[in-house]
Amino acid sequence: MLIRLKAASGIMLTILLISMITLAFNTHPAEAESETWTIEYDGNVLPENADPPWRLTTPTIYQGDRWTDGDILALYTTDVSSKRELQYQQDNIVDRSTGITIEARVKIGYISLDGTIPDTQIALCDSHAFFGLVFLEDRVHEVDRPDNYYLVNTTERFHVYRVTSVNGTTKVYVDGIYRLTITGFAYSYNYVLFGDMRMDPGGMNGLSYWDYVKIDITGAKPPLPPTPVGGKATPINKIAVKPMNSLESLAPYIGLTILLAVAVVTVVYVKKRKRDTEIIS
Ligand SMILES: [Ca+2]
Repeated sequence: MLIRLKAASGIMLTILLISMITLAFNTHPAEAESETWTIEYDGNVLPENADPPWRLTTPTIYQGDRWTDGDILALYTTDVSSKRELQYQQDNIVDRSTGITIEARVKIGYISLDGTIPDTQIALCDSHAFFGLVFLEDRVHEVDRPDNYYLVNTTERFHVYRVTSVNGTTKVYVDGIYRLTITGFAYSYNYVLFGDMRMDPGGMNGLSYWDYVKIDITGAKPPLPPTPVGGKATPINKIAVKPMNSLESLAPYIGLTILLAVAVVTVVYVKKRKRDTEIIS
């Protein structure tokens, strides 16, 4: 009887000990996540010389000035009286149902309001619709829908602009925070582009700096918080970090406490039974 009790309590304690160790280490540490991109343009060379190369949309017309400085691409259009373009694209990479993610780190030098049609942009079309994001100095807005905008000072520093699109739902994140949904309009082409859209005389001119443009063709993916902003410590508008559910965070400790209590009770019970058994025998 005594031996059976001892063996039983030994097994019980072993199980409890294993459970406690398992729980103690099961604290859901933050996973080291990183993103993978299908296309990464980093501004080291002109986009047409990058790997893979970006296609100039209309190479036959005046291209404006463009250069790289370190790993930053500068696009500069100066003349609103002439037709010009500094627009780069990747063709036939958008699968509407799979979704796509485009991220660019951009700083606007200036956007002249001499012209009437804003044209520095990031855009995609998925064979059904065109979704474009236009840069002004004090805001970004949807192409052709200036009333659908988000106020952001685009000239004071670089910001990270991310556009995700799947099945016609296109969202814009600025510095890691959702800011805008782009409605889009019917369009049958398929490409991703950035730069200065081709305009007949009358379009705005401007200067823009592009640190990088990245594309992930495997899905519409929201940013991983927090998205790094710039190379220096700059105040970030409140980054939305999912607060950890307090019960969820306490769960391992509650579990441990219960297990410890059960273990103590078991030991006391076993010792008592052992004493009783000894007295009886
Ligand atoms: Ca760069």
